Parts: sequence; structure tokens; C-alpha cells
Amino acid sequence: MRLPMFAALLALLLSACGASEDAPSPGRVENVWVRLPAVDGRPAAAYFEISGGESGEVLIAIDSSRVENIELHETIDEDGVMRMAPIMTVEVPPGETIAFEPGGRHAMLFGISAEITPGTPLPLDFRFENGRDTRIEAVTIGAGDEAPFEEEN
Ligand SMILES: [Cu+2]
Repeated sequence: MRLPMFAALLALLLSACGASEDAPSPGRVENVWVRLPAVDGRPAAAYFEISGGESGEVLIAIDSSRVENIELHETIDEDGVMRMAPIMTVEVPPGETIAFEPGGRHAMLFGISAEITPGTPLPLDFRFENGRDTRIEAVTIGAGDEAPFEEEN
């Protein structure tokens, strides 16, 4: 009678171990902030950091109920002329962090709700290729305000 019980317990323990191996810790989105436009109707820009976790992450989109359209952009230096180009996906390798920061990659927010003023949290839904969604309340600041998070590089 005792042996089947032991076997059942062992099976339970093994399946618990298996579960943790199948689900490596996911990446994270941190330090999310939005600089609102100086003039109403202009786009805002969002900045953040994404870590890849143990398995790596692929960011495919950002949505918000308060913004009509959000695009991912990179900044390209073409013979000293800076211009923006859309990027479709952002691949974050395991253990690495990719920063979206002023002068580099950023998310462009077109048609932002007029109710969002500096200091109003703005919900952003980060969508990943593996089907995971993460909602973050971004910190919003005015056009001339200082960035709210220290840059760590
Ligand atoms: Cu842009």
C-alpha cells in the first residue's frame, strides 16, 4: 500500500519540476514613460526597457484604448540627417535588455486621447509573439519635462 502512494507523490514532484522547466521566467517591460506632444494633435513618444527573460521575447505591437494607433520606430542617421523608420518586431534575446530611449528606438503614439495630460497614467498593452500580453500604466510627462527614469547605460 505504501509504494503506490510514494510513486504518486514522486510523479507529482516530477511534474512540478517539469512545469517549471517548460515555463522559463518571462521577460519584463519596465520604466515605461510617455512624452506628450507640445501641441495637441501631434504624436507622443513612448520609451521603455524590455528584458528577454530566460527564453527571449519578441515584441510585435503595443496597443492602447486611449490611443488610435501606435507604431514602433527606430531612428536612423543618414549622412547626419536623422529620420525615423518603422520596425515590425523587436527581438529581445534571452538575458538581454533592449532600451527604447530618446534619440533611438521609440514607440510613436498617434491620436492620443485629449484626457491624457501630464501625470495621467496611460495604459499600454505590450503584445508578444508567444501570445502573452502585458498591460503597463505608463508615466506621462509634458513636452519640456525631464525623463522620469535614470538611464542605466
Ligand atoms: Cu517615430
